[in-house]
Amino acid sequence: MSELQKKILVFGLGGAGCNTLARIAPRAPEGMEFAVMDCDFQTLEACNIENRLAVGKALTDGLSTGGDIEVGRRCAENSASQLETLLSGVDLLMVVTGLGGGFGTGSAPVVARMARHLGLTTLFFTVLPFPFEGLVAQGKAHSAVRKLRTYADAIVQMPNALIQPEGDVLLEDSLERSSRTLAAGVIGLWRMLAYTGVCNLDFSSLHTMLSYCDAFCRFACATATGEGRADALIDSLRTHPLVADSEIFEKAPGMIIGITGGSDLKLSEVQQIAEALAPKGEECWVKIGLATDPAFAGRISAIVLAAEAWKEPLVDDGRGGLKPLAGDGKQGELPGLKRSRTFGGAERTIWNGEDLDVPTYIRRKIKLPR
Ligand SMILES: Nc1nc2c(ncn2[C@@H]2O[C@H](COP(=O)(O)OP(=O)(O)OP(=O)(O)O)[C@@H](O)[C@H]2O)c(=O)[nH]1
Ligand SMILES: [Mg+2]
Repeated sequence: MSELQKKILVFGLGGAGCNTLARIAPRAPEGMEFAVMDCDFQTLEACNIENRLAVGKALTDGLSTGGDIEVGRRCAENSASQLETLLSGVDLLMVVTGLGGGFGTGSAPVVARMARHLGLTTLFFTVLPFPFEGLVAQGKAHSAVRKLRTYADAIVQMPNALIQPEGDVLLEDSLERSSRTLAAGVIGLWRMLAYTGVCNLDFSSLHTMLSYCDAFCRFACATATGEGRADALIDSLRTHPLVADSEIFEKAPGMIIGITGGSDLKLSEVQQIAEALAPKGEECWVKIGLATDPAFAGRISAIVLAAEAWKEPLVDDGRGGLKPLAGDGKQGELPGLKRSRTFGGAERTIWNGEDLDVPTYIRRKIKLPR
């Protein structure tokens, strides 16, 4: 199923990152790669991820930072060479972390800076504190988001309060629910990139959106079964708490819609979902990824990742991609986006004589049903 030519790493930072990845890993498709980092060795030991970076021994003696962002930052900075080794060769880094404590909040900007230095594409899924955690935790989280913005390509903000089940739920169920939302995001995107099938998402498209978006992305996910499942899925996505206050379905400048179903997935359902969710404006750039997986028999699942704004105006590059429209009206590179390694619009990705920027179904001459 997988012909992943680019390396994707899902990286959990701090308690929330470790806990979430520990919950995601058992339901992850084969081939997904994970790593976690913390200065709290007990948290790391309790986490079922093999690739663990235990950092900051000299600073915290294996304990947590006790909510100290500066200590979190120094732990990560002191382990720069370990981090660099971990990140070398990675093309897309998906970071999962909770903001509002010490380690994840302090180390996330360090990871983002190093990833930028190494030329990786980065997407940060950040869990924001519950209101009951207080203003200090909220303030720490917001200042970390501001710092992250400087170096991360894209940031999805997930306030803990918005990703909870309704009603008087048990704490364990509530954390399970938020992990499921995060899992849907990272696994859903990974699946779009890794699975070959009708129309998988190419790296170049994801890279384009993440690197041109003005840091913030909105994310929603849903699954539906039974009769009228496409309608139900559309409804769940449009009313998803992480996007309900936005206008992404009307006017997001960039959107990736990833749809996964079993062999019973109908073309009409795909069309219906794509038409209902994709913003209609001519200036909106939309990519649809499709994947089929026998494990999804009877179900359709979809993720939406939308850029809230571009860094600056973009134009069609004539190859289905985007390129910046420079201020003088000439097309050129977007300043600050030059990387040591790119797989965006500028360079084609050639592998074994094949141009991987061309969707698989075209390269393989797979006929789509009409
Ligand atoms: N959804 C979810 N959120 C969590 C979980 N654990 C922590 N959080 C959230 O993440 C924020 C940061 O907490 P932690 O990740 O435990 O903090 P840390 O980064 O380990 O920092 P220190 O322990 O202070 O060094 C908290 O304010 C919570 O809102 C979890 O398992 N699931
Ligand atoms: Mg901790």
